[in-house]
Amino acid sequence: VEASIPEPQRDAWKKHSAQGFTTKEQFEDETVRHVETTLARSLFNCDELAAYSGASLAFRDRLVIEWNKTQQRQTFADQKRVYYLSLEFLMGRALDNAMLNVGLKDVARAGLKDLGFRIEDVISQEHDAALGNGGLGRLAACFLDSMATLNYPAWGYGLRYRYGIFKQEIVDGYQVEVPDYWLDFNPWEFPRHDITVDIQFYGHVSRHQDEDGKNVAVWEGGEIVDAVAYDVPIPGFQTPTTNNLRLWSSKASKGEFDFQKFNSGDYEASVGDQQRAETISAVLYPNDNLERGKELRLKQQYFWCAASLYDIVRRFKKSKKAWSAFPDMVAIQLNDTHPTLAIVELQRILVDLEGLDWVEAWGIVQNTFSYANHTVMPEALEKWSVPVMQNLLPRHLQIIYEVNSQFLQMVEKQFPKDRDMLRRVSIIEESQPKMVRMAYLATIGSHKVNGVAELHSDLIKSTIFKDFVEIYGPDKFTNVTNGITPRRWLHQANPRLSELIASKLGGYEFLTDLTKLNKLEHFLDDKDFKKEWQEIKYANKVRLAQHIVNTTGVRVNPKALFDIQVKRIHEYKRQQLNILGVIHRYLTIKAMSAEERKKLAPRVSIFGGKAAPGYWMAKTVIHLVCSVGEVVNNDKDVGDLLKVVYIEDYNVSKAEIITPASDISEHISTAGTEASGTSNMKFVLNGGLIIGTCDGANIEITREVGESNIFLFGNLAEDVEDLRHAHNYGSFKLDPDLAKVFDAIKDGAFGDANRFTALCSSITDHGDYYLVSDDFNSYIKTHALVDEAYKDQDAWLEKCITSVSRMGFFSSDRCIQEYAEMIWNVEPLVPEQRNGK
Ligand code: BZD
Repeated sequence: VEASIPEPQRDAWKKHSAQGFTTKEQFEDETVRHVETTLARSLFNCDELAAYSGASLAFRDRLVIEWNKTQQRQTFADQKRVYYLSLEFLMGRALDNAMLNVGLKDVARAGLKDLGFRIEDVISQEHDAALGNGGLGRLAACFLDSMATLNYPAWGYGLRYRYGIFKQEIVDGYQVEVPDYWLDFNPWEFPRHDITVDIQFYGHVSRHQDEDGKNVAVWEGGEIVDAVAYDVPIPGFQTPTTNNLRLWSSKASKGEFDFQKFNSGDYEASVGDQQRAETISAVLYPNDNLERGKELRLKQQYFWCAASLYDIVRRFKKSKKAWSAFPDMVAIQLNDTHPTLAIVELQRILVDLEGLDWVEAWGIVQNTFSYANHTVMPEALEKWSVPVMQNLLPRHLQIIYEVNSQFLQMVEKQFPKDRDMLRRVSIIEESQPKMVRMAYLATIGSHKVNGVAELHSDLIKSTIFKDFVEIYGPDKFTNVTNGITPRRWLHQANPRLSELIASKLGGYEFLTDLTKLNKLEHFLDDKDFKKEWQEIKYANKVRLAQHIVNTTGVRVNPKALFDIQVKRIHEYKRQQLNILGVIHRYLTIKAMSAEERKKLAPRVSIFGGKAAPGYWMAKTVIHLVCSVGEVVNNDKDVGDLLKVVYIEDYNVSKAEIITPASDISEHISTAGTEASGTSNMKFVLNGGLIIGTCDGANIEITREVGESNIFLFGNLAEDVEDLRHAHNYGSFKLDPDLAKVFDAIKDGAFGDANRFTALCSSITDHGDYYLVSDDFNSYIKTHALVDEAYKDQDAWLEKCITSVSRMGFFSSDRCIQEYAEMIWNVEPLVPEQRNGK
């Protein structure tokens, strides 16, 4: 407001207000102008990267115009906003998405062609924004897309890592990690050097009397690091709404940067301080489903939570409303426990800085926050050592102890004399050292807790949060089954299929109301439609086969059945089950007569995914896949009947090529371990079938598509505990087919057997925690059913089309609507449609 243009000058201002292009001519004008002026290049040195940059800047201008208007509109509307706090946003590429969301991809294609470029080549110049590990980070990205598309006033808050998830190279069959420096040229972010927040660490707490004689805690001393905001526009699909993703970057504070040292010539020490500050946002931790309790990670968490909360509170204070209205204006969603310190930070702001009474403040906090859980696996549940927290965040630890003490008093009243209950639900685990249990803190500080698929939401209620269901009642706990954005995962990744569907349904409404896909079932007898569907699948497989030969040198037959498992490598996701099954298939083929071989559908087994750098077993699995590939792919006797490939550096943009090319994909986690899974949804939406366990969202996918359209196998979640118990008490029996597979490995059929000893013995000698042996027979038999089913191409196609038509439920739009109505209590702010849209 302070810097606004005076009334008499506003007409002039409005007359010159930027408009952004709409026609091909204007797009070319803008692109060339950016190449020539912003980039200072010319038609004599404009390569594809320069064309990408010019086109991106042209689109960016358009986004910015709507972005500014959206922010103004949301400010004037003065209604509740959602803040989505996530340590990870796995965004992938932005240009293609921007083109499609503003509806100008055809204009850009024609314009780029005039200028001498193919749009695909230009788009593929972009470096993925890979600020995440896997499902959790990608979910956040899908949610941003849906929140903007549905016109919710919503902001994302995250960290601007200098290095995203590492780039994976496969060298001699081993994973090698290469740093992902992605910020060289990133036209999609806007540094806001004017939006800088001081973040305090370390120091101590003292007590003072304020003017009213009230005893207040003051957090003093320690060090200050600056948080600088970088904003990324998030365009909705076919709507002017353009929301904001704010990422914080760390920088040495001006006050702290040691000029003393600098002046006295001690440049190194002074630069050292600077580097230490910048370390906070330097790198994404590359673990998924594992928390290792490193201090720097806790620093990242507090840095990001404190900066975001300062920003949110400042925005609220401008409204001059009473604090009691805070939860009516602000909903904060916690993506897992990583942002749990935000709960403590808000309590600190309200009590220590704003002088609210403790109980009133805590009521506001609870009504503001909600928490989504993404795992039940003990090694992924966050715990922080009390001494580490005491040192880094002394005041926050005090607040946690006070929250805990009041909570335990309440529980004590409700369950008198149940000492064990108090021990079990305490935020503080009485271990050596003591630990802060973040999932409990998040639960106590939120008004709603949700799991991400039905089975998972039921499981958390009967395991980690069992006592809390007793204490708070069942209504605090709910389910929101995950979803994916059909814009990126159908329209962008599989444009031909999207177009075919639109031609049958009479338009693209299904992209914003995915349940409309159900009309596709009317075309199951339409020969031309089915033929075209099949041609599209084949073309997508040809494209992937091309990628595979380019990157691995292995030639695969696009007519073969493409069997794909791409996701983070983890024992619970059981890529080892898959590759052991592949070895079984190889041995079976080798033993087959020529006649038998003729009846077998050729297969390509495709793997991809990153292993956490310190996860030895996961890396061994990668090595086994590559070693099997080496042998099988060079076995002339087997030829096209079986190929095994490892696709390097699986990421969002690779997923856009891989997903549309699958015939079948593998979602084969040990029952009860995969909270939801979201790639299962992507594959089915792109006309592939699933082989999977009764786990996570597979169960709901089955309910929607029908049992006859999915290949389920394996033990059920309810039996897992007993099976594990039985293994540990002597009744482990190795599956006989699996035993033959291990024999082949031990005989050196895939190279030096010693490299695989630990992997094999985790199953044979150490309890087979993930039930690979228990599920092996069922897995092999189910793959035989897949082979059979694939022979009847017509019936297969019918399964695929039927499944796609029943995927409406799995849109992230449906999820966001559920969050908005059940948890956040926010309304959309629908803009007046402009430009005739
Ligand atoms: O979250 C995943 C679950 O494993 C999936 O089942 C689920 O579909 C998605 C989305 O809900 N969890 C993760 O991806 N978790 C992490 O990446 C992670 C990262 C850091 C620390 C702990 C977990």
